[in-house]
Amino acid sequence: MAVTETSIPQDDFAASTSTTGKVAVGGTATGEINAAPHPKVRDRDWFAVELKADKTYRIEVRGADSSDGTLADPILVGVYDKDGKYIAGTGDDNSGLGRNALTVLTPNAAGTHYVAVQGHGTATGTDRADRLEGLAGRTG
Ligand SMILES: [Ca+2]
Ligand SMILES: [Ca+2]
Repeated sequence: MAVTETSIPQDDFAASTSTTGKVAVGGTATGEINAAPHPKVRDRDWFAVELKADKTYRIEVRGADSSDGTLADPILVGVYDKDGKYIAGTGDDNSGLGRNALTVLTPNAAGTHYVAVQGHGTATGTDRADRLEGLAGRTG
């Protein structure tokens, strides 16, 4: 057998709580789903966002269908809490415009949350950008 180290070349954001990606509520952030060396090593980018408890947030991951980047089919892998724990039911594929992903979340606790983004299928090596928008929270 053989074991070699592999990683996603020139990845812009990590898929962990140490990511440097962030987005403000009401703002947007742009990332790139980078080409991966193997289909089992798919790029996944996390964006930190500060959320309040008991507000409801709409989180969209946009791509080519809304002219917000070149990523054809964005996936919102899910929202993770401050400890990097997946919040059940937050993943989405196509609830937004076209193949854009959209989820609605009312956090149980205030603080940093992480939105995880990836593309559908295997990375091809072409430039594929994703865009993420956290709209202003509203009561209820
Ligand atoms: Ca990336
Ligand atoms: Ca999608």
